[in-house]
Amino acid sequence: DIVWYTESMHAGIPVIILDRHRLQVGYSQKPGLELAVVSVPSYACQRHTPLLHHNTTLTDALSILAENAELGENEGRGVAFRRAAALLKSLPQEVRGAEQLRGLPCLGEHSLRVIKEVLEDGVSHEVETTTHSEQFKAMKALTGIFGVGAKTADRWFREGIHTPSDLQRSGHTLNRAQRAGLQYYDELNLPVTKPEAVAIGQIVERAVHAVLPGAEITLIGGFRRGKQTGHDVDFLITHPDEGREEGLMRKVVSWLEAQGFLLYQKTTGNSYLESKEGPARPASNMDRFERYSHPLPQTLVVVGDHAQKVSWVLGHSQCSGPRSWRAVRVDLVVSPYSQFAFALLGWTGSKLFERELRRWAVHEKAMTLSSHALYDRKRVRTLSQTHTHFKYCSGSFLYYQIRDKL
Ligand code: DCT
Ligand code: MG
Repeated sequence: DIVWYTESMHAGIPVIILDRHRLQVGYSQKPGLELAVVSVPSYACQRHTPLLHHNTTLTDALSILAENAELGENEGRGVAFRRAAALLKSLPQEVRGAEQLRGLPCLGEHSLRVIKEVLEDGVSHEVETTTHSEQFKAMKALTGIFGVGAKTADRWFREGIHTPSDLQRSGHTLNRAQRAGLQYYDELNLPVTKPEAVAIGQIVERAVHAVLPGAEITLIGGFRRGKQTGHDVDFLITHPDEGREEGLMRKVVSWLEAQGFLLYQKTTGNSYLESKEGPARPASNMDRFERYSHPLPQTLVVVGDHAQKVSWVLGHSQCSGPRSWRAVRVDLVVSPYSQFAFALLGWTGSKLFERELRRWAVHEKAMTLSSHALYDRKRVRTLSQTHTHFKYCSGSFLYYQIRDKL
């Protein structure tokens, strides 16, 4: 019962098919046959996972359960659902029956049960119960406030606070981030579109070039993966002359602030300068770049005259008329040039892809990958020692070096 797919169905990627006892590569010659057992690698980072895929009903259901687990701070369970969803995204065809999934990795018992239910009944009871649950709805609404995490949201929920309006009425003392989050709640929960991201990129570019000409700005995160919307816009900034990027973030933020762009900004620690010889081995996978996270007001003019855009934004702080801008979350990350390739890889995402890449590096290659460096655990020698060698290489060259190492 092997199915042979046309090469074009997979955008040129051959499908490896488990032919009962052996693996082989196949192309479709008999369209219309049911999906057979397809052998797929078990690490998500080894698979082609397109943004547009064939199993959205199933992945939507699993994503809700993943989100619910994450809101309940059950990370392991969340990852299990995300892995199962990622596996379904990589399949070359719509799944019509659970038997088609036989032998595939990443599908735990719980995920399989949900998938079967959706395939047979059109909906999963657990997913329905979750989406209608007061707790899920409240946790989603409260963590949707910028600056509010699952722990705080849960505490508030237990106090009977279910919505941002409840919170406003409660008289709770909020920190600066939460106050900004509440004030711009609706806008910050409106997906940022690609044209908006491009327009924000132009503002960020002007800010960065005003304080450091020659700096390079790259759109990272979901937009770099081809997504058309996101919950924020992420940028990675570097400069070919290593060291010139030091103190850059403070200057960029001052510039944006002086121009009236910043509604709120938060600095997170910067420790990458701790060693001039290269980054120390990270204690965890958390990265330690300078990172600023803030909602940024953005004009709704998409392209055109920069001066007009700036005056519009500046205008808002001076006049009380209808607004021509909206608040948007923007993450800026600054990296030294020698770490740029690792930062680019680490900040492009998705979160699951990054997790799987790090897991694969550790378990299959005995290496540790972070957004700063790649460490060879077998040879003790670290890639940071080769930084001097790579220092003047271009980012993409370094990236190939990393790929080669993995
Ligand atoms: N990242 C990660 N692990 C995390 C958080 C983030 O590896 N726990 C990386 C991967 C994506 C990148 O940082 C940017 O993060 P987000 O903006 O949260 O993700 P996104 O993919 O850009 O999602 P969205 O499009 O909704 O902004
Ligand atoms: Mg993002």
